[in-house]
Amino acid sequence: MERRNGVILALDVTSREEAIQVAEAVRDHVDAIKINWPLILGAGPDIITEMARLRPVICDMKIADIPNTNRLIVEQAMARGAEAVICHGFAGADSVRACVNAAKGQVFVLTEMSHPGGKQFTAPVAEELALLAKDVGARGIVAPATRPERVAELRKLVGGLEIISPGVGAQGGKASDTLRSGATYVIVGRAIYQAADPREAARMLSEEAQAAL
Ligand code: OMP
Repeated sequence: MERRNGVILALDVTSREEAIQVAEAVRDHVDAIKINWPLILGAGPDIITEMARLRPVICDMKIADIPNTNRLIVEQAMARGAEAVICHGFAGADSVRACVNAAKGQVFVLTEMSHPGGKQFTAPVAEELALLAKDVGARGIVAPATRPERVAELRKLVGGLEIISPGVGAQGGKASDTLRSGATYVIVGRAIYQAADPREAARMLSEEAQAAL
């Protein structure tokens, strides 16, 4: 995917029809579509292929299993047209490496999560998770837009890796602060797909993001 807007759509709707409607409306203003379990379970895994025809797809299944199972999950996602996947780092280097091998490097590793509970277990080990992502050759990390100061700290550790940051809008984060702190893209869900006019919401976020980049 190419950074033109700086925004990734988190398409957490559960029906195929709504997913297509929102994705078609906003596709010009987002660089990728992130698909998570709500849509995969609601619409079936072929939605990955359908969405990949509109924009590059990041499959966010937060993979966190033993290496062999991780490999099988990633192979299924990539075969359906995903460009990249998101995995947890806490399952260990071998588990993350299995994802990286199966996705040919196209993996984002979660570090500190964006919600309040993210401070409980993920924040204390976020630096280690970020370094793990770098060591195993991942494409990037996921870091919290709700705490831009943490994005800045993690940026120092990961150098040129991409940082994708959820938590803008509904969770309280601001796109421009997050990008100025070192994120490569912001991930935005409800503030786009629940807006009265999703296309206009995506356009405004893209404008804000481009001004900050
Ligand atoms: P909104 O809060 O609706 O913008 O959605 C945020 C999206 O980012 C959802 O799909 C979450 O599952 C995802 N996310 C987080 O919110 N926090 C994290 O720490 C990590 C993710 C993620 O991996 O994408």
